[in-house]
Amino acid sequence: MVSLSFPLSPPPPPDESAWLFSAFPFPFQFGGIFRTATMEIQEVDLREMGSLIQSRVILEVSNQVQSLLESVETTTLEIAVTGESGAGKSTFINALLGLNDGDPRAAPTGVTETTFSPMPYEHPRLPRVHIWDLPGTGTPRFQAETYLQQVGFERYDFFIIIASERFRENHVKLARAVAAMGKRFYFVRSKIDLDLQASRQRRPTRFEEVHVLREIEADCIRQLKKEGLDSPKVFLISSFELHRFDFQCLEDTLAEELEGHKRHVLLLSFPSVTTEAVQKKKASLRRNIWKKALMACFFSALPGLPFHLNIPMLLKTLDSYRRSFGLDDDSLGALALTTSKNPSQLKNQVSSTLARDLSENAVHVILSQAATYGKVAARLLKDRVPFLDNLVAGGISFVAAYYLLHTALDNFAKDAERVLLAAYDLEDEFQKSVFYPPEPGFIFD
Ligand SMILES: Nc1nc2c(ncn2[C@@H]2O[C@H](COP(=O)(O)OP(=O)(O)OP(=O)(O)O)[C@@H](O)[C@H]2O)c(=O)[nH]1
Ligand SMILES: [Mg+2]
Repeated sequence: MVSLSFPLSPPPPPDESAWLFSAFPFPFQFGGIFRTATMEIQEVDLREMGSLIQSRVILEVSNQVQSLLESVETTTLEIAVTGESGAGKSTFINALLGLNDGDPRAAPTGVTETTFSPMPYEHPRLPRVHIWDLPGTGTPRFQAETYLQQVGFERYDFFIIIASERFRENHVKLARAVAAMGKRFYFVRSKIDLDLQASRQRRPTRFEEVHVLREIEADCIRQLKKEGLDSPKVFLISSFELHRFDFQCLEDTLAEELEGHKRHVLLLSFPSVTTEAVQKKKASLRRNIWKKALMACFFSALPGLPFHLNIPMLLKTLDSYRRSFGLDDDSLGALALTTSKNPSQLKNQVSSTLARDLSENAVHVILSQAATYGKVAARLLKDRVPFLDNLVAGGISFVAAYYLLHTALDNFAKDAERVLLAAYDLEDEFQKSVFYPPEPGFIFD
């Protein structure tokens, strides 16, 4: 890692303009937090850039970086959600998409059967991600192979099979047929909040949540084994409380079992309901920062154009980061509705400048700060990425853009964690999860 560290100056005077453009070294104020003026370009980024850029002409490199970015942006993810009627498929889909029932983009839910043919629901931010609501599997004459042909099994990346009570023969038949067709399946036991509520009512004095959860899981596994599955894994979920139980574990498992670009898209598309998910999303977005920063330079460094960064492109990237972390007004509003919070209460948790006011002006302020010491970083950078030697001004722009995106991502992630804590009242208890494997011998009441 190339790291340029500058000494910290004393805290700035109250008037920002008095220090903001002062000579280096200076402290940065970004998102209301003073940071050391440290520029870090990660070793992994330098290696990737170096190998791509060595001795290529600018347009060739720019095309290649562009196509690397596009290959992420054009990656599709098709998720099938299936199970018996009323199991909670549509509710789960809406929770995954961060949509409330009243939203016209949401899947209809209710106590009467509502899903009769495969229905794709487009992700509100990622048009190439669809979650498919499949018809129920509950009829006695259910034929798994015919069903899979009817719902067009080839198009899906994986299947989520949901049950709200017992797993039955049909679920297992379906899982087997899915596997035989070369696809993965995951069992989700839904409506866990209802089970806990019922158990608490039955045994108010002896109720212990973790034991009840273990027993539900053990019971599901028993049922699946009885139907002949070897080592089934079941994720316990409440669509009304995704931040609890096994949702994070489900996301981790899905991500682990998907290949590169699809993994990235899955991490971006799932709602970040735990701090762990926020960090994973950040890490996934971070991997493309150098490409985005270079593209912003290339556009401005093309012949005939002055050397300056492509601000609209940077704004677009920042906006996509902000939305990815659910910090835009729409996402905060939807989360407030789901968690019965006042939208302003959640909005108040967002403190970084760019998340609150994503304007060209705010971007320029941060770029000017970075450009002041960008000269030093650019000199270091060109040893490793010689191409930037021909483009000193571009090199400085690159460092500035890299710094901007990097710092914004960090601050957006911190904002997202604060929003989470406030939305789910997680100060005391954070992410309760089921212990696995279950302890034998406990009687679920
Ligand atoms: N408490 C609770 N209720 C849920 C949960 N998931 C779904 N429900 C309720 O269960 C009922 C059925 O949910 P749906 O999502 O419509 O079920 P579905 O599987 O899509 O049903 P069909 O479309 O008919 O096949 C609705 O009243 C939901 O509100 C959950 O996690 N917790
Ligand atoms: Mg439905």
